[in-house]
Amino acid sequence: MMRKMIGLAGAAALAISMSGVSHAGAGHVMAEGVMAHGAWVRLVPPVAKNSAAYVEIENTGNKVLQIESATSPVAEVVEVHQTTMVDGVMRMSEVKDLQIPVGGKVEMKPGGYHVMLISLKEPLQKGQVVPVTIKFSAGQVLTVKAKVKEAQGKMKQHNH
Ligand SMILES: [Cu+2]
Repeated sequence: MMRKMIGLAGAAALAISMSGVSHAGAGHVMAEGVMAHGAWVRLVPPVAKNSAAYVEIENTGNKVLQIESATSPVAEVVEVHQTTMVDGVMRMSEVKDLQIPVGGKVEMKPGGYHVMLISLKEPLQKGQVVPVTIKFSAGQVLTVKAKVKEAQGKMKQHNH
């Protein structure tokens, strides 16, 4: 876990990764070997119990990155999900231990991977900033600030 990243990162980035604390910069956060950016949360009607967060996560390290869990203060339960089409029907299933290869990334977006926010504690407000914390199996912890906004296009409502 205390792998060195000599030559890869500047002193500042190295200090951040060594401390294990996520850093809120210009729209992206990073920890050792991982960077996340473009986080947002789907605006849902006030009666909706669930929503989803989307974020792009990049493996900037030299080991396979594995998502262990996600949490958010706005939801009782948070799970990593995948949306798939089965016989023309959209289904969601929980994805355990989602892996991101070295140099690769997972682009969470409507119709694909997402962080499911289950049993929202309060209705989401447009423009609200929702912290979403993602833990990786190598110990990194990233908290992204995801802004609530309307989904583009006509992707169907998120239902369980
Ligand atoms: Cu879902």
